[in-house]
Amino acid sequence: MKEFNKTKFKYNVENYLKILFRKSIEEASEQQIFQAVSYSIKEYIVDLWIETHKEYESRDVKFVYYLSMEFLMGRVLGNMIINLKADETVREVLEELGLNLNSIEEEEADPALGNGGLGRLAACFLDSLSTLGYPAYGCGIRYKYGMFEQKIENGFQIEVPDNWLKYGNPFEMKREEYAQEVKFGGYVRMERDGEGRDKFIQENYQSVIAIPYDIPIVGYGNHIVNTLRIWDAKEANTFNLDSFDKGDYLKAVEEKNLANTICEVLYPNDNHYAGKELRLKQQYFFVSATIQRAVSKYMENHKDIRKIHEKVCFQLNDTHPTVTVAELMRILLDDYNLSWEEAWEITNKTCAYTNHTIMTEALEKWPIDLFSKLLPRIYQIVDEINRRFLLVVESRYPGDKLKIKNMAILYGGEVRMANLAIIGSFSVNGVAKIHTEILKERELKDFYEMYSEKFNNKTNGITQRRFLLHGNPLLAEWISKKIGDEWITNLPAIKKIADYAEDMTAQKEFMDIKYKNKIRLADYIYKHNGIEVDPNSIFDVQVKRLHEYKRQLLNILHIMHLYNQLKKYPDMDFYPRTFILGGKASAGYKIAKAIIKLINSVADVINKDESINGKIKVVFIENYRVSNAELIFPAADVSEQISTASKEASGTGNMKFMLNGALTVGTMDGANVEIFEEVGEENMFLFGLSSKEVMEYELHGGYDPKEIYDSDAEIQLVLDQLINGCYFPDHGLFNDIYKSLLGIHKNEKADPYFILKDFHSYELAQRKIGKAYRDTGAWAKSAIINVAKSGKFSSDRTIEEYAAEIWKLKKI
Ligand code: 26W
Repeated sequence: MKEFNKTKFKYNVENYLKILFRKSIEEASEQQIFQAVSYSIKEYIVDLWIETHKEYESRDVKFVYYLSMEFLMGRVLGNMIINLKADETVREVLEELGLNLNSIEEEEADPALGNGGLGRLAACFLDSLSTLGYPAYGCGIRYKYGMFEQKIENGFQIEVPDNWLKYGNPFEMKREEYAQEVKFGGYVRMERDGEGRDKFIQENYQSVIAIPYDIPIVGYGNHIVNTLRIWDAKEANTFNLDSFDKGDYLKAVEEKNLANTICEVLYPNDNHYAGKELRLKQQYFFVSATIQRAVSKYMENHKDIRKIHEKVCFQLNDTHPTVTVAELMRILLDDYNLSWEEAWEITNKTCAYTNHTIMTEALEKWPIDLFSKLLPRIYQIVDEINRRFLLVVESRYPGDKLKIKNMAILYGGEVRMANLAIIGSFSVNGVAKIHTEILKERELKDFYEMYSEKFNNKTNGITQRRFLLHGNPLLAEWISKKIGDEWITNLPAIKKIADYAEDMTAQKEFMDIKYKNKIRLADYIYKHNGIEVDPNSIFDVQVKRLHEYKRQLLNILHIMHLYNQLKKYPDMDFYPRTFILGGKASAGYKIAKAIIKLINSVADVINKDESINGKIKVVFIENYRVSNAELIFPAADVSEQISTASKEASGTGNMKFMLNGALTVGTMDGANVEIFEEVGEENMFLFGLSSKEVMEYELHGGYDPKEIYDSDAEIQLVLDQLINGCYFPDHGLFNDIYKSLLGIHKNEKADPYFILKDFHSYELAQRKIGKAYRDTGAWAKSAIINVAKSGKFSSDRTIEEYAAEIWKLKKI
């Protein structure tokens, strides 16, 4: 196999600088050097990429197509070099040229084609698929603007467009030859063909051309390169001068507009459905292009379309790509003339669906009006799927209106995408044990009763290559020195580090590394926030999207309470803490934005108050994203995973903290439950209502937070401080937060996320943390045990399960 050649690489860097920019090393800017280094790496990768695909073809392998509206990749260069095992060589060469890899990596835009958990999971999966040698395509959208950049001004979030393609993307490759036409609108005409079959012909539609851009995904140390294929839109060339009559002219302009808008921007909503027509266009656009190309590719080497499920599996990342079910039906029916029954059987054997949330406001339900106008042929097919499905329901549950209400795809004037995904797929999975149980017992109970064989769990995971090997080089090296580097491709092997948990020298080494990582983060904070934080204090971190169910509000209310306590009892026993929070709020999510402002206002007051001797510091990290996440996880002592039980499907940040030796304070929610199973009570701080308790309260309309407010002076004080100008002179600003807790809002439940209900239990857990940290040896032991028990949470394990149980893939 081709080895990474030092001399050639060195030559290439200088050569690319010359070809691309007409510059020498001395003359080039940092960005130009980044480009030249990236092209040099790409040049090496392309050969491996070609080899991999030759191999796939000669073995006629089965592929999984992972369809996702989001891929939150983060920076590519550093990770690629690590996966090529070329880290040392590259560093050497660059040093010889007077360059430094770390600062070159900083030049790369941070590709953020995703919101949060779901998009980052897709990126981890791609890393694992390549590393394990499974044939796969990630398929998505090449948004011109990714997740917005968050600026904090006066404590308020401001959204700035993320122009990640400004300098071009050196890793992508445009593949014009695989362009696909995607059709929107118009109407469907029916005609009989020569053999008396009904043919459905879409007419007067608008066309967009989908152009694929391929990005190589390099496996770790195995020379396997898979592909992330993201589609861009181009106008169909209907500006045809011959037919320049009025109708065509307008159509041409419309098509041009459509092509220009489809891939413009990622919707920055996380767990919230907004029903925007453009989003449905995005969905059909990338799905149609992906499915058309996958079918053509399959037919290039196979004769019988009826066996496509033997070589292809479409994994739907949440309901966003669910039109896949109907699009595949359309192709099988209209292009390959299969009967409905045949087409349905094949579709059902080819599609699989992952559910990532039980938040009802995240459910995608398109108005039938909008859906049928935009996708007339697809709508006909959905209508027929629905009709046939309801016949089955009716025969199984005669006269049962409730079943129809719960399970119909078309209901109340809406197309319910989750129902279409479940009915059209052979597999339905949740993303953590408790999440899958809740789906089976509650959210999707009726479907589970009908199709229990479809349901399965695949607990999420994360890639240790990015989140330990790349993000935390000091700890990675320490672990490898002690137990070898098998953990890089087999995370369960990391359990051997537990042998050192009680070894005092090892504990000290571990805490030293943590300390250095805290200094690295403290420098970042000083540079970006101008706040000095003490690396000897406990770094207590909550970074994730801002959402009420994730309860950043519980965190900040507790900080306000602690501050009150410190002011009242200056001599109380208290270990210094640095509370670090970060995360973006959706642009239109008012309360979430008010919570960001609250965090920043509280930070301002507390950080300036000299009377508490710096015992508490509060930092809001601006623009939390993959690149700074890689600095944050390694520096954390405490991982805040405090969602209302039953609401967080899995969480994956919880795993990244654990892997880097932070201790979790958390509820029994999502994958926290499984982390708890691994580390046990001694190594985690649990608190709060259980999911059963939460769901029980919800059944009875919630609980009464007023009782707590009235009877608890400390909570009362904190809540009153929200609206008495204590933290910000504008009294009205935090009114909405206050009202959301006490239920003064009309028609809204009081404290639907049980913040006051869980407050004391949380406070108690926090007190235990302060105490536990004083015993450095015991703390280090717990932290090392957390690292040692993180083996289950590798995305390699998750992918092995998907491959064996759902995709039936073979490794090459
Ligand atoms: C339609 C708007 C919308 C946008 C994004 C609805 C739902 C989403 C995602 C499904 C939200 C999401 O990222 N869910 C997260 O998925 C992670 C990966 O499985 C889980 O770890 C998180 O618990 C879950 O919130």
